[in-house]
Formats: sequence, C-alpha cells, structure tokens
Amino acid sequence: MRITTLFLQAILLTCLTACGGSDDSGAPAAPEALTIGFSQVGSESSWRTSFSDSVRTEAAARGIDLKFSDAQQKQENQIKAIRSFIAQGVDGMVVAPVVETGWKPVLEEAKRAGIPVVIVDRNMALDDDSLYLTRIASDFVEEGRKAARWLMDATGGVCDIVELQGTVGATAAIDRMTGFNEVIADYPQATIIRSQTGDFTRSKGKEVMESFLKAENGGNEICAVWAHNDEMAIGAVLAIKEAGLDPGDDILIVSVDAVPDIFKAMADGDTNATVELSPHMGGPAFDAIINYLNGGPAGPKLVSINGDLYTQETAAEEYARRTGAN
Ligand code: GYE
Repeated sequence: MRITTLFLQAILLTCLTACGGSDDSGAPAAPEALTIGFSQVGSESSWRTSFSDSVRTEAAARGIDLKFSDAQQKQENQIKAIRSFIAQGVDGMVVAPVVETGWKPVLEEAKRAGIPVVIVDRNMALDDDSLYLTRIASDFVEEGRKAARWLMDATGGVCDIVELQGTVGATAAIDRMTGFNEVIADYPQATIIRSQTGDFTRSKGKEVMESFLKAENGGNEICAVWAHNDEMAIGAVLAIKEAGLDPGDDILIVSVDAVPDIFKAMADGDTNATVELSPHMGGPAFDAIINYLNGGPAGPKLVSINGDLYTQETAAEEYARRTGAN
C-alpha cells in the first residue's frame, strides 16, 4: 500500500504542472478513482445522519469511491473498520471517533501502511500529531459557553439546571460541559442540580429526563434543561409533557446542533435555544487528503467551523428555510 501511495504521489507530482492541481472552485482536484474509507460514529442523532449524508453527497460530487462504515457508537467497530480500510488499501481515511482515547495503535498501523487519516468532529487524544493530517471540527467549548450565556441572560442568572450529557468520553460531551460550567461559575445562583448521560439519543434523553422529574418532585423546581444535543432535548420535551408541565415555558430548554426538528420544536414553543453545528465537514476533509496525495504543503492541524445561537424568534422562518416547508 505504501508503494501504491508513493507511486500515486509520484504520478500526481508529475501531473501537478501539466494537469493543474485544482478545479475551478479552487478545491484541489481529486486523483482519478480515489477510494476513501469513512468510519462514522453511528446514527444516534439526526445531526449525525445529516453529517453522513453530507459526506456521501460530497464524495459523489467529487467522484470519490467512499467506503462507509457505521460503528453503532462502538469504538471496537471503528477499530475493525479502520483495519479493514487498511487491508483494502484505501487511499485515505476519514474518521469521526466516538470517544477520545484508545486510537494510537490503530493509527500507527495506518501510518505504517502509508494511509493518511483526517479526524472529523470529536477528537482523539494523541501525543503524536504525525498520526493524522488534520482535524475538522467545531469548538465544542465555545458551544457550551454560548448555550450558558443565553440561559444566564434569559434567567437573570438564577436557575436550577438539569443537564443531559452526551456520550461519556466523547469530546463533544466533555468540552460542551466545560464551556457551559465556565460561564455559569460567574453566577452563584445558577446550579446544575442533576447531570447524567443520555448518550446523545432521543430515547435515552427522554428516559433520563423522566428520572430527573421524578427525583425533583415532578419537576416544578427545575428551571432549565441543558442538553448536549438537540436529540436529547426533544426527548426531554416528551418527558416534560408527559409529566404535565409545559416545556419551553415551565422549564426552559437549551441545546446544540440546530437540526430541523429543533427549529420546529422552537417554533412550537417547546424548546428555547440551540447552537448551530454545521454537518458539512466532508469537503474540507477530502480537500486535506487530496492535497496530501498531490504532494501539497501540510495544512493546519485544526480546521475550525463555528455556528450561531438561534432562538424561538426566528425558528419558524429558519425551519422553512432549512426544510423548504412553508
Ligand atoms: O452534537 C450529536 C451527535 O459529536 C458534535 O454527536 C457531535 C455530536 C452532536 O450525536 O448530535
């Protein structure tokens, strides 16, 4: 495989002057018949599904043969997929890791095979940055801060908060929590009274919210839900309604992702705010791999994408814009 990649690089380097290294849009041109493996976390949320769709669409538009593998939220499945990509001799890999730790050995295998790896979305804890080309991700700490700033503003900093955490050990959960807690630390009357993982899914979000409501005497004292993603926020809406309370009013709800369903929920008055996370990370990931294969200069180790916070005010309009619904 190493030989194949070096051979490919040699051809491409020769080709660079003769054939040009980029298309009209400025994106690097893909070598012919490029095969790229994509190890995806799973399909735990509609944000994740949009992300998978976006990567597939981007691959198709560039004529890339994409080997897609859904790990169903299990790291062992991702490690198996990466090994299988290596065995198949792919030209590059895009990996969206479920948790941060435990990646070094398998990435070393990819490196030995000469296969470039791009990390997308959540991070990997690696002490050797030669194991990957770059990471395309949003600043999850900042997302947490944005959610907290909105809530502190909406409540005057007086609020008993319950937290629905994302997957344990996942960067998106660790960092969103860090950013949120950093902001509320300045508000002595804002407290997280309960916090538990809902694994980024709607069903677990609902289940955990039900247990919070029970533990808090039906929920009358709960001021707000801070959900690490929209999917769990929607689960919380269902639980709060079943408990006879009015979500978005009796209990405020703030989350992250900005999926179409949450704009619908906000337009209906059921949730209050969301921070947008773009699912379109496939393009820059492919750019990095193609640039590397073309022998281009090494780019930055982190490509950051960031989104705004949305509230009920523009929710109906945003929902229509994003779904084409009227
Ligand atoms: O917020 C959530 C998904 O890792 C940032 O994973 C991502 C998160 C996203 O399941 O909906």
